[in-house]
Amino acid sequence: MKRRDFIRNMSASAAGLAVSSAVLPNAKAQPDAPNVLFIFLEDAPNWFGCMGGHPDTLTPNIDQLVSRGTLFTNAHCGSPICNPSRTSMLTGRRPDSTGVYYNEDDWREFVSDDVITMPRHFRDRGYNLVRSGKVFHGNFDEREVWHQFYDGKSTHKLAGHDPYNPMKPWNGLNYVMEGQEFFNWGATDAPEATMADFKRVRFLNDLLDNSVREPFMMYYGTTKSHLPSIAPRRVMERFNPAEVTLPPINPNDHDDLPPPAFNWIDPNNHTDVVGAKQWRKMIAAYLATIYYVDEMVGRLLYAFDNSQHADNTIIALVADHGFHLGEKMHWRKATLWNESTQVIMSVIAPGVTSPNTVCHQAVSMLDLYPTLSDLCGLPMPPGLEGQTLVPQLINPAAERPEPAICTLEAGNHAVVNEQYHLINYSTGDQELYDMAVDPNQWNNIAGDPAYAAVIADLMQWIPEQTLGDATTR
Ligand SMILES: [Ca+2]
Ligand SMILES: [Ca+2]
Repeated sequence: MKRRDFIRNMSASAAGLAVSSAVLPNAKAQPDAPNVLFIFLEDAPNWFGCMGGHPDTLTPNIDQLVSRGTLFTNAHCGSPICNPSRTSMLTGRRPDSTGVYYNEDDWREFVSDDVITMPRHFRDRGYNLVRSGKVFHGNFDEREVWHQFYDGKSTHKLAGHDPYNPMKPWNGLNYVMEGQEFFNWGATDAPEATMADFKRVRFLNDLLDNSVREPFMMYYGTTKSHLPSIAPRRVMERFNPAEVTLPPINPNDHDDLPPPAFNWIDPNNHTDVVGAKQWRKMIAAYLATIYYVDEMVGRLLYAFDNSQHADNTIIALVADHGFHLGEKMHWRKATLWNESTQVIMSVIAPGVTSPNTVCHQAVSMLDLYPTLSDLCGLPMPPGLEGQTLVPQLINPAAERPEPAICTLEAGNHAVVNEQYHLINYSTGDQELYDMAVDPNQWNNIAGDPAYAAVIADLMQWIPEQTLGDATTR
């Protein structure tokens, strides 16, 4: 059986057939099992050419990659914060099931022993697990699951280029806010070989060039476009602050927000950035770091396309959450608005997906675990709260019945379907946006009786069980 046919046959399970569970843990993988290349972007707004998210963005490599298969234009993270988002995707469970809501929560102490992560699930079925860069958050790596791993830390600080030095902010702000040393941007002249993403890709390319054992599940976890927004000078100079497009804002936008929405808005950041005439510089710097990530993905794809694995490897690309750069007068993440919840997400599966396919339905990052298991013919572990997207990969119009759910701390959820974006806070306060006419989410229509049925429909999906108390830590 050809590998492409194998993948196609495996995908039949998602079309309604039962999934085999006959494979025992630690069994050898099927000899023709497809590989998985997982590109995991860090802190990325939807500023990709394929997403139409910013008019000045330059992402030719990611656009080309996405064009090989299916792009999900309405995908959302499980939580708009690094650790809870990564934990939810990697365990296949929502934050209200893991109890992991914060970056300092060690998921290994929160979830029960019967929770099998996606990497472990693939390893237990004979896959060769490789990571380069960040998959789990911080120090909470499942270290024993990797056959090979490489952290690929940045060493440009050692070369005298320290963007973290609070005494000398690169961005020209006359101070750095306490605890916000990351909130910085500028060009670096450090050798590129000292930069984390360059090193991480080099590690993977060496493996691809030298017969990495198949089947593999290989992760490239980027460090950019996370703050600080530094990029090589040649990259930064491609984006002229004087010419970049600023995101649209509405000065009265906050007037219709319920009180809990303000729990997550830093009132100083937007005022400070704009007041210091840094907004354009920051937009340019962020576009530059996205472009730099795109270059690194291009380097990885060049090695991949010239390897022996190109025809039997499934590629998944996703960001861990979105990012605000002034939209809604907010900076960074940790809101339930679209800038924080929406992520680029794409799956390319030889024999299953078709080039240039776009799916507009609301889907979740939690769907990747069951989707990749399905595509690779693995049994579906119990307890996964996402859904396989193989039906949508075959036919992008196939209905995904549930909306996407994103959770920010205990009891606060966004529930998103094809048209509407509902935010329901633990206090019972709500926001509702009609994305068809209000993509900037300026007009909160939750109080309009005309939308009571829309809200009631979305409220059915609010998780009943919420671990943890509904207070801010
Ligand atoms: Ca992140
Ligand atoms: Ca508003």
